[in-house]
Amino acid sequence: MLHPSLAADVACLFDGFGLPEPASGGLLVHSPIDGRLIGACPSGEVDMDEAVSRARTAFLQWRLVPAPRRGDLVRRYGALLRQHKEALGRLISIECGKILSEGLGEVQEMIDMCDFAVGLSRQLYGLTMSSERPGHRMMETWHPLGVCGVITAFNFPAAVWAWNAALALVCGDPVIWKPSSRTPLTALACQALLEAAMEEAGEVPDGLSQVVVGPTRVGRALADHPDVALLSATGSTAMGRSLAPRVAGRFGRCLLELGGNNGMIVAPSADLELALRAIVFAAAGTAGQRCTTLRRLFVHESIYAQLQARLQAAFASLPVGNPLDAGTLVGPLIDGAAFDSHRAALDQAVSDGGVVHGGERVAVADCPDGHYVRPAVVEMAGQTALVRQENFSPILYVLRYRNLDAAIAAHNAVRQGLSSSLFTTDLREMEHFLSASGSDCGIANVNIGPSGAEIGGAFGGEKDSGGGREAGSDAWRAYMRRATNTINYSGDLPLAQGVRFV
Ligand code: UN1
Repeated sequence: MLHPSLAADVACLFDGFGLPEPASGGLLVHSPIDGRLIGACPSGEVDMDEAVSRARTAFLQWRLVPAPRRGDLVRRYGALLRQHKEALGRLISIECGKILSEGLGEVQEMIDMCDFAVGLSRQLYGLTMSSERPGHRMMETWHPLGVCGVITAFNFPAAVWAWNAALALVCGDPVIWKPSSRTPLTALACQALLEAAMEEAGEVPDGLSQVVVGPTRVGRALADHPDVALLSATGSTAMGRSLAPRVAGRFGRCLLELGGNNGMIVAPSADLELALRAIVFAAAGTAGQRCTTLRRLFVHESIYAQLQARLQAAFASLPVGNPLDAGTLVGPLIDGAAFDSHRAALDQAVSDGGVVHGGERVAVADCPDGHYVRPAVVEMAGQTALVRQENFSPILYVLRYRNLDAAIAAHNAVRQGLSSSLFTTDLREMEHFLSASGSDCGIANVNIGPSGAEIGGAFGGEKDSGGGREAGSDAWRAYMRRATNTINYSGDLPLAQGVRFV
């Protein structure tokens, strides 16, 4: 039985995007908001050979289309996203449980990414180099790479695919998308809109964008296929650790965006008002289910008591509830397993000597099967094994520090290296944190939190966070292959390094 209000929402989306009727069989999709059935996604055994072969055929055509014309498709897609922002943002919220403002923000992130990719489609620059030989010229050219496999997680069910797809498409590559099995409807909606853009653009090869829905073995088949040139995978470190060797074993290219265990240091000179707001959004936003969520807070001992008290009060008053209701800031966890691991982490924190504030289950009217929790602040004396691992729920470990070097060392003493931040008004501290001996993360911020990155920068992290870079800056290069060209326009044939031969 569909929840009446959700059923109406979803049905209207199906109308708008020409999706199949919900409940027509296949993979059943339940909303984390109240656990009820919201639809079904057609599913069956995925024939990966056939999907990759269609994509490969599309590649042979698409790579010949001039990049600015490929950009025209992405421009049209961005326009359709603008038109359907409300409906798609709502579907995202319904399917993954993030608050409406974040669901809409995710669609905005897709739109921004399209705009960025359209501009790029007239760039994709290579360099020229001075040749050591007279009458010679050297340059590099960037060519389309091939079929891109994209695996995404439930927490950003649309934007992370768009980071990849918008770049891949302008770079001349087809995309095969394996979304999280928890959020396939969003994937179908994104795909249906892209198909509408393709229809408008005309002359787009069949199979340029495909969605394959299914369990883990579908992702493995994508990783193993010799004709998948790039596998871009977002998810847990364990997922990356199991897929990366498979891709490396066949000399494929991998782009990994894995777990984070993001920290923030709050120095004595920090603007505490700003810091407090940044901490609350970064630690409790998206119910702690972002790879960039703030999980470890290092507070200088001189301001510890003051900040800790304010944080506790702020967390205690956060509106936890139905993410579709105006005013809610913290929605549900994705499922019961996430709730169990949240509880287990808090129990472990207590055994480790931590002092837990909040973290309890919250009952939400009309949502008895949703898993809602109050974000927790946990005071810890040190970084135990628990603090060093990522738990995908809103738990913020707070630790005190005495000197910045020691705080930076503790901050870096985890296996993950995704995002980080420092609150200070001291110029020297700021430069130190951003220097080679500062944060070891792919993202290092000052006076803003570690989450909520704009698309203009390259997004990704080091160490167990996977090493990949997606979205802005020169992340597009991962989706192309580089050819180095030397052209001889002299009448002679001098060899490099002065070698003489015939
Ligand atoms: C993720 O959680 O997988 O910086 C991505 C952020 C978002 C992306 C998060 N723009 O928090």
